[in-house]
Amino acid sequence: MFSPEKGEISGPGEKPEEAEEAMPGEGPGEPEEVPAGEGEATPGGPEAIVEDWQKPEEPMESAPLEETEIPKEAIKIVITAEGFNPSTFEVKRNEKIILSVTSGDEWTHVFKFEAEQLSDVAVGVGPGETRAITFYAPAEPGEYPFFCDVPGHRGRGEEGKMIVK
Ligand SMILES: [Cu+2]
Repeated sequence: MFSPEKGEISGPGEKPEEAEEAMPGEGPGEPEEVPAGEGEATPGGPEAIVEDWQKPEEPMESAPLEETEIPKEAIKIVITAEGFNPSTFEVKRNEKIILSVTSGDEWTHVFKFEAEQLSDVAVGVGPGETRAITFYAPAEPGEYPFFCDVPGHRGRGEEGKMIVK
């Protein structure tokens, strides 16, 4: 909740307890800034904070998200060594799409489209991680293949396609 300012250790009685994490060599050690979702509700205020990853004009992946942070309307894809689940999804042309990508196993996976026009729509997730991205579906109906861009992963079946109607 409320963390004291760093840089001043005054109490000899307190000792930091989170000295080591279970897994050494784990990646990101620094806490992501967590937007304060709570607090006093400002009635009538513009409460909808649009994060960068929610802007479809310039697709960019989000920071790791908790399940509760993923919008209900998101298309959710889980990637494991078995492949994508689901491996196919359907959207309407020009539709705004929120895609959440989860690594369902202990591997890093990278969601990516083949189409040049969708090259900005890429999401890399560490083991067990979920990130999301927002983008506009192409105007042109058709099939848009996607795959996992980690070397060797596509070859073992990590691929699928988005169908634009
Ligand atoms: Cu993969």
